[in-house]
Amino acid sequence: MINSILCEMLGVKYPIFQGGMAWISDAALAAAVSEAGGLGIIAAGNAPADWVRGEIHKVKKLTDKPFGVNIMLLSPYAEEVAQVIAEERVKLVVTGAGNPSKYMKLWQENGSTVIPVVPSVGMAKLMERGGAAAVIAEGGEAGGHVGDLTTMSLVPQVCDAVSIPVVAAGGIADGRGVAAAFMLGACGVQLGTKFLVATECGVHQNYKDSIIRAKDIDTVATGKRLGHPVRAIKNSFARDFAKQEYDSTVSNEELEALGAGKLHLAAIEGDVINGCVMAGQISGLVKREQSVKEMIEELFAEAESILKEASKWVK
Ligand code: TUI
Repeated sequence: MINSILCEMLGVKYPIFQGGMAWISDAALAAAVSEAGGLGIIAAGNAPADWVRGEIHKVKKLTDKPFGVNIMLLSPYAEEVAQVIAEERVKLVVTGAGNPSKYMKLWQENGSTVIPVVPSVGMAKLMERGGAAAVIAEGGEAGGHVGDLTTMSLVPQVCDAVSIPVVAAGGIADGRGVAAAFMLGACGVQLGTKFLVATECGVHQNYKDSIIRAKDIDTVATGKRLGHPVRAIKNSFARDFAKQEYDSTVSNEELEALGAGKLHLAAIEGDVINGCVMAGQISGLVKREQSVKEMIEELFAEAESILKEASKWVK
Protein backbone atom coordinates (compact mmCIF):
# COMPACT_ATOMS: atom_id res chain seq x y z
CA MET A 1 0.00 0.00 0.00
CA ILE A 2 1.29 3.45 -0.78
CA ASN A 3 1.28 5.45 2.38
CA SER A 4 0.22 9.03 1.73
CA ILE A 5 -0.99 11.77 4.03
CA LEU A 6 -3.66 12.50 1.42
CA CYS A 7 -5.40 9.17 2.05
CA GLU A 8 -6.01 10.13 5.65
CA MET A 9 -6.85 13.74 4.85
CA LEU A 10 -9.43 12.85 2.19
CA GLY A 11 -10.64 9.45 3.40
CA VAL A 12 -9.58 7.56 0.27
CA LYS A 13 -7.76 4.26 -0.23
CA TYR A 14 -5.54 5.45 -3.07
CA PRO A 15 -4.05 8.98 -3.39
CA ILE A 16 -5.40 9.48 -6.91
CA PHE A 17 -7.68 12.24 -8.19
CA GLN A 18 -9.67 11.84 -11.38
CA GLY A 19 -9.18 15.04 -13.39
CA GLY A 20 -12.17 17.34 -13.75
CA MET A 21 -12.78 17.19 -17.49
CA ALA A 22 -15.46 19.56 -18.80
CA TRP A 23 -18.47 17.79 -20.45
CA ILE A 24 -16.90 14.45 -19.47
CA SER A 25 -16.39 14.10 -15.71
CA ASP A 26 -19.99 13.56 -14.63
CA ALA A 27 -21.55 11.82 -11.63
CA ALA A 28 -21.20 8.35 -13.23
CA LEU A 29 -17.44 8.64 -13.77
CA ALA A 30 -16.84 10.36 -10.42
CA ALA A 31 -18.83 7.70 -8.54
CA ALA A 32 -16.93 4.88 -10.29
CA VAL A 33 -13.57 6.40 -9.30
CA SER A 34 -14.68 7.00 -5.70
CA GLU A 35 -16.10 3.47 -5.44
CA ALA A 36 -12.74 2.12 -6.69
CA GLY A 37 -10.95 3.90 -3.84
CA GLY A 38 -9.78 7.05 -5.63
CA LEU A 39 -11.22 10.53 -5.57
CA GLY A 40 -13.94 11.01 -8.16
CA ILE A 41 -14.48 14.56 -9.34
CA ILE A 42 -17.44 16.17 -11.09
CA ALA A 43 -16.31 18.85 -13.55
CA ALA A 44 -18.48 21.96 -13.68
CA GLY A 45 -16.67 23.14 -16.84
CA ASN A 46 -18.85 25.70 -18.61
CA ALA A 47 -22.09 24.08 -17.41
CA PRO A 48 -24.82 26.04 -15.61
CA ALA A 49 -25.03 25.74 -11.82
CA ASP A 50 -28.24 23.65 -11.92
CA TRP A 51 -26.46 20.92 -13.87
CA VAL A 52 -23.70 20.87 -11.26
CA ARG A 53 -26.26 20.63 -8.44
CA GLY A 54 -27.96 17.74 -10.24
CA GLU A 55 -24.68 15.83 -10.64
CA ILE A 56 -23.85 16.36 -6.94
CA HIS A 57 -27.22 14.84 -6.01
CA LYS A 58 -26.64 11.94 -8.45
CA VAL A 59 -23.17 11.10 -7.15
CA LYS A 60 -24.45 11.06 -3.56
CA LYS A 61 -26.99 8.41 -4.63
CA LEU A 62 -24.31 6.35 -6.39
CA THR A 63 -21.66 6.29 -3.67
CA ASP A 64 -21.19 7.11 -0.01
CA LYS A 65 -17.45 7.55 -0.56
CA PRO A 66 -15.77 10.98 -0.76
CA PHE A 67 -15.97 12.91 -4.05
CA GLY A 68 -15.11 16.41 -5.21
CA VAL A 69 -16.30 19.13 -7.57
CA ASN A 70 -13.96 20.90 -9.98
CA ILE A 71 -14.90 24.51 -10.70
CA MET A 72 -13.51 25.97 -13.93
CA LEU A 73 -12.94 29.61 -13.07
CA LEU A 74 -13.12 30.88 -16.67
CA SER A 75 -16.73 29.68 -16.86
CA PRO A 76 -19.44 32.32 -17.31
CA TYR A 77 -21.27 30.44 -14.51
CA ALA A 78 -18.32 30.37 -12.06
CA GLU A 79 -20.06 32.67 -9.55
CA GLU A 80 -23.25 30.57 -9.42
CA VAL A 81 -21.31 27.29 -9.34
CA ALA A 82 -19.25 28.63 -6.42
CA GLN A 83 -22.53 29.29 -4.55
CA VAL A 84 -23.91 25.82 -5.33
CA ILE A 85 -20.71 24.26 -3.98
CA ALA A 86 -21.23 26.20 -0.74
CA GLU A 87 -24.98 25.45 -0.51
CA GLU A 88 -24.42 21.74 -1.13
CA ARG A 89 -21.55 21.74 1.38
CA VAL A 90 -19.31 19.85 -1.05
CA LYS A 91 -16.49 18.33 1.01
CA LEU A 92 -13.77 18.79 -1.60
CA VAL A 93 -13.42 21.62 -4.10
CA VAL A 94 -10.80 21.53 -6.82
CA THR A 95 -10.33 24.76 -8.77
CA GLY A 96 -8.86 25.20 -12.22
CA ALA A 97 -8.05 27.82 -14.85
CA GLY A 98 -7.67 30.77 -12.51
CA ASN A 99 -7.27 32.26 -9.06
CA PRO A 100 -10.01 31.09 -6.64
CA SER A 101 -9.03 33.49 -3.79
CA LYS A 102 -12.35 35.36 -3.77
CA TYR A 103 -14.31 32.16 -3.06
CA MET A 104 -11.99 30.48 -0.55
CA LYS A 105 -13.60 31.98 2.57
CA LEU A 106 -17.13 31.11 1.43
CA TRP A 107 -16.19 27.48 0.80
CA GLN A 108 -14.15 27.12 3.97
CA GLU A 109 -17.02 28.56 6.05
CA ASN A 110 -19.24 25.86 4.56
CA GLY A 111 -16.85 23.10 5.53
CA SER A 112 -15.10 22.48 2.20
CA THR A 113 -11.50 21.42 1.76
CA VAL A 114 -10.08 23.46 -1.14
CA ILE A 115 -7.39 22.07 -3.44
CA PRO A 116 -6.53 24.43 -6.31
CA VAL A 117 -4.69 23.49 -9.50
CA VAL A 118 -1.59 25.67 -9.77
CA PRO A 119 0.70 26.22 -12.75
CA SER A 120 3.49 27.99 -10.81
CA VAL A 121 5.27 28.34 -7.45
CA GLY A 122 3.82 31.84 -6.98
CA MET A 123 0.25 30.60 -7.30
CA ALA A 124 0.99 27.63 -5.00
CA LYS A 125 2.27 29.98 -2.26
CA LEU A 126 -0.73 32.27 -2.66
CA MET A 127 -3.08 29.31 -2.31
CA GLU A 128 -1.29 28.05 0.79
CA ARG A 129 -1.64 31.51 2.37
CA GLY A 130 -5.34 31.48 1.48
CA GLY A 131 -5.90 28.23 3.39
CA ALA A 132 -5.74 25.59 0.65
CA ALA A 133 -5.43 22.10 2.13
CA ALA A 134 -3.16 20.94 -0.71
CA VAL A 135 -2.34 22.02 -4.27
CA ILE A 136 -2.33 20.18 -7.56
CA ALA A 137 0.82 21.11 -9.51
CA GLU A 138 -0.17 20.52 -13.12
CA GLY A 139 2.45 20.49 -15.86
CA GLY A 140 1.94 21.51 -19.45
CA GLU A 141 1.90 17.89 -20.59
CA ALA A 142 -1.69 17.76 -19.36
CA GLY A 143 -4.71 17.98 -21.60
CA GLY A 144 -7.01 20.98 -21.77
CA HIS A 145 -6.03 24.36 -20.34
CA VAL A 146 -2.32 24.24 -19.53
CA GLY A 147 0.43 26.31 -17.93
CA ASP A 148 3.99 26.76 -19.22
CA LEU A 149 6.07 24.51 -16.96
CA THR A 150 6.49 20.77 -17.32
CA THR A 151 5.47 18.42 -14.51
CA MET A 152 9.13 17.44 -13.98
CA SER A 153 10.14 21.08 -13.35
CA LEU A 154 7.01 22.29 -11.60
CA VAL A 155 6.36 19.56 -9.01
CA PRO A 156 9.70 19.64 -7.08
CA GLN A 157 9.74 23.45 -7.08
CA VAL A 158 6.21 23.60 -5.69
CA CYS A 159 7.06 20.90 -3.13
CA ASP A 160 9.99 22.99 -1.89
CA ALA A 161 7.93 26.17 -1.76
CA VAL A 162 4.92 25.03 0.29
CA SER A 163 4.30 22.96 3.43
CA ILE A 164 0.92 21.58 2.35
CA PRO A 165 0.68 18.31 0.35
CA VAL A 166 1.29 18.49 -3.39
CA VAL A 167 -0.53 16.40 -5.97
CA ALA A 168 1.23 15.94 -9.32
CA ALA A 169 -0.69 16.17 -12.59
CA GLY A 170 0.21 16.14 -16.27
CA GLY A 171 1.85 13.27 -18.13
CA ILE A 172 0.91 10.46 -15.75
CA ALA A 173 -0.86 7.33 -17.04
CA ASP A 174 0.90 4.33 -15.55
CA GLY A 175 2.69 3.11 -12.43
CA ARG A 176 6.00 4.57 -13.58
CA GLY A 177 4.44 8.02 -13.69
CA VAL A 178 2.88 7.56 -10.26
CA ALA A 179 6.21 6.40 -8.78
CA ALA A 180 8.05 9.30 -10.44
CA ALA A 181 5.54 11.79 -9.02
CA PHE A 182 6.25 10.50 -5.50
CA MET A 183 9.99 10.73 -6.14
CA LEU A 184 9.53 14.39 -7.07
CA GLY A 185 7.95 15.00 -3.68
CA ALA A 186 4.27 14.70 -4.52
CA CYS A 187 2.01 12.70 -2.23
CA GLY A 188 -0.71 12.09 -4.77
CA VAL A 189 -1.50 12.17 -8.47
CA GLN A 190 -4.25 13.47 -10.71
CA LEU A 191 -4.98 11.72 -14.00
CA GLY A 192 -7.31 12.90 -16.75
CA THR A 193 -6.33 11.38 -20.09
CA LYS A 194 -6.17 7.84 -18.70
CA PHE A 195 -9.72 8.06 -17.31
CA LEU A 196 -11.03 9.24 -20.70
CA VAL A 197 -10.88 5.63 -21.88
CA ALA A 198 -12.41 4.11 -18.74
CA THR A 199 -15.40 1.86 -19.38
CA GLU A 200 -17.41 4.05 -17.01
CA CYS A 201 -16.46 7.25 -18.87
CA GLY A 202 -19.40 8.40 -20.99
CA VAL A 203 -17.38 10.43 -23.50
CA HIS A 204 -18.21 9.58 -27.15
CA GLN A 205 -16.53 6.38 -28.42
CA ASN A 206 -14.85 8.37 -31.23
CA TYR A 207 -13.12 10.46 -28.55
CA LYS A 208 -11.87 7.32 -26.78
CA ASP A 209 -10.66 5.92 -30.10
CA SER A 210 -8.73 9.16 -30.83
CA ILE A 211 -6.85 8.77 -27.55
CA ILE A 212 -6.14 5.08 -28.10
CA ARG A 213 -4.88 5.78 -31.66
CA ALA A 214 -2.72 8.76 -30.65
CA LYS A 215 1.09 8.65 -30.74
CA ASP A 216 3.53 10.63 -28.58
CA ILE A 217 3.61 13.67 -30.90
CA ASP A 218 -0.10 13.80 -31.65
CA THR A 219 -1.12 16.62 -29.29
CA VAL A 220 -0.58 20.35 -29.62
CA ALA A 221 -1.21 23.35 -27.36
CA THR A 222 -3.00 26.20 -29.12
CA GLY A 223 -4.55 29.47 -27.95
CA LYS A 224 -1.55 30.99 -26.18
CA ARG A 225 -2.46 34.29 -27.83
CA LEU A 226 -5.77 34.27 -25.94
CA GLY A 227 -4.05 33.71 -22.58
CA HIS A 228 -5.47 30.23 -22.08
CA PRO A 229 -3.60 27.67 -24.15
CA VAL A 230 -5.39 24.36 -24.58
CA ARG A 231 -3.72 21.02 -25.34
CA ALA A 232 -5.67 18.73 -27.66
CA ILE A 233 -5.20 16.04 -30.27
CA LYS A 234 -3.82 17.42 -33.57
CA ASN A 235 -6.78 17.19 -35.92
CA SER A 236 -8.36 19.36 -38.58
CA PHE A 237 -9.77 21.71 -35.89
CA ALA A 238 -6.43 22.11 -34.05
CA ARG A 239 -4.48 22.68 -37.27
CA ASP A 240 -6.94 25.32 -38.48
CA PHE A 241 -6.96 27.01 -35.05
CA ALA A 242 -3.14 27.10 -35.01
CA LYS A 243 -3.11 28.63 -38.50
CA GLN A 244 -5.62 31.35 -37.54
CA GLU A 245 -3.72 32.03 -34.30
CA TYR A 246 -0.65 33.00 -36.31
CA ASP A 247 -2.68 35.15 -38.71
CA SER A 248 -2.51 38.74 -37.45
CA THR A 249 -5.60 39.71 -39.46
CA VAL A 250 -7.70 37.38 -37.27
CA SER A 251 -8.93 39.15 -34.12
CA ASN A 252 -8.94 37.53 -30.67
CA GLU A 253 -12.76 37.63 -30.74
CA GLU A 254 -12.78 35.70 -34.02
CA LEU A 255 -10.32 33.21 -32.57
CA GLU A 256 -12.47 32.74 -29.42
CA ALA A 257 -15.51 32.20 -31.65
CA LEU A 258 -13.62 29.55 -33.60
CA GLY A 259 -13.07 27.54 -30.40
CA ALA A 260 -16.54 27.97 -28.90
CA GLY A 261 -18.50 24.73 -28.49
CA LYS A 262 -15.76 22.59 -30.00
CA LEU A 263 -15.14 20.42 -26.92
CA HIS A 264 -18.87 19.61 -26.79
CA LEU A 265 -18.75 18.79 -30.51
CA ALA A 266 -16.02 16.20 -29.94
CA ALA A 267 -16.95 14.83 -26.51
CA ILE A 268 -20.74 14.60 -26.87
CA GLU A 269 -21.41 14.61 -30.63
CA GLY A 270 -18.35 12.54 -31.48
CA ASP A 271 -17.00 14.81 -34.24
CA VAL A 272 -13.30 14.25 -33.57
CA ILE A 273 -12.26 15.92 -36.84
CA ASN A 274 -13.87 19.34 -36.41
CA GLY A 275 -14.14 19.24 -32.63
CA CYS A 276 -11.55 19.89 -29.91
CA VAL A 277 -10.29 16.57 -28.51
CA MET A 278 -8.60 17.79 -25.33
CA ALA A 279 -6.00 15.25 -24.17
CA GLY A 280 -2.54 15.13 -22.64
CA GLN A 281 0.84 14.26 -24.12
CA ILE A 282 0.64 10.88 -22.40
CA SER A 283 -2.16 9.81 -24.81
CA GLY A 284 0.42 7.71 -26.68
CA LEU A 285 0.72 5.48 -23.61
CA VAL A 286 -3.02 4.93 -23.24
CA LYS A 287 -3.75 1.89 -25.32
CA ARG A 288 -6.94 0.22 -24.08
CA GLU A 289 -10.29 0.71 -22.46
CA GLN A 290 -10.41 -0.68 -18.89
CA SER A 291 -12.67 -0.36 -15.88
CA VAL A 292 -11.74 2.38 -13.43
CA LYS A 293 -11.12 -0.24 -10.72
CA GLU A 294 -8.72 -2.18 -12.94
CA MET A 295 -6.90 1.04 -13.87
CA ILE A 296 -6.42 2.22 -10.31
CA GLU A 297 -5.38 -1.18 -8.94
CA GLU A 298 -2.91 -1.68 -11.81
CA LEU A 299 -1.46 1.83 -11.45
CA PHE A 300 -0.74 1.37 -7.76
CA ALA A 301 0.46 -2.24 -7.97
CA GLU A 302 2.96 -1.12 -10.61
CA ALA A 303 4.01 1.99 -8.67
CA GLU A 304 4.46 0.00 -5.46
CA SER A 305 6.63 -2.60 -7.12
CA ILE A 306 8.79 0.10 -8.77
CA LEU A 307 9.20 1.96 -5.50
CA LYS A 308 10.13 -1.26 -3.66
CA GLU A 309 12.71 -2.12 -6.33
CA ALA A 310 14.15 1.40 -6.41
CA SER A 311 16.92 0.53 -3.97
CA LYS A 312 18.63 -1.48 -6.73
CA TRP A 313 19.96 1.83 -8.08
CA VAL A 314 21.87 2.46 -4.87
CA LYS A 315 25.06 0.52 -4.02
O1 TUI B 1 -8.36 23.94 -15.94
C1 TUI B 1 -7.66 23.05 -16.36
N1 TUI B 1 -7.92 22.42 -17.53
C2 TUI B 1 -8.96 22.70 -18.36
S1 TUI B 1 -10.19 23.84 -18.10
C3 TUI B 1 -10.86 23.47 -19.57
S2 TUI B 1 -12.29 24.22 -20.18
C4 TUI B 1 -11.73 25.62 -20.98
N2 TUI B 1 -12.61 26.22 -21.74
C5 TUI B 1 -12.28 27.33 -22.39
C6 TUI B 1 -11.04 27.88 -22.30
C7 TUI B 1 -10.12 27.27 -21.55
C8 TUI B 1 -10.47 26.13 -20.86
C9 TUI B 1 -10.15 22.50 -20.17
N3 TUI B 1 -9.11 22.10 -19.49
N4 TUI B 1 -6.59 22.65 -15.69
C10 TUI B 1 -6.20 23.27 -14.48
C11 TUI B 1 -5.32 24.43 -14.72
N5 TUI B 1 -5.39 25.53 -14.05
N6 TUI B 1 -4.35 24.51 -15.65
C12 TUI B 1 -3.80 25.74 -15.52
C13 TUI B 1 -4.46 26.37 -14.49
C14 TUI B 1 -4.28 27.67 -13.95
C15 TUI B 1 -3.87 28.72 -14.73
C16 TUI B 1 -3.72 29.98 -14.17
C17 TUI B 1 -4.55 27.87 -12.58
C18 TUI B 1 -4.41 29.12 -12.04
C19 TUI B 1 -3.99 30.15 -12.84
O2 TUI B 1 -3.89 31.35 -12.24
C20 TUI B 1 -3.57 32.46 -13.03
C21 TUI B 1 -4.20 33.66 -12.43
O3 TUI B 1 -3.47 34.44 -11.85
O4 TUI B 1 -5.41 33.75 -12.56
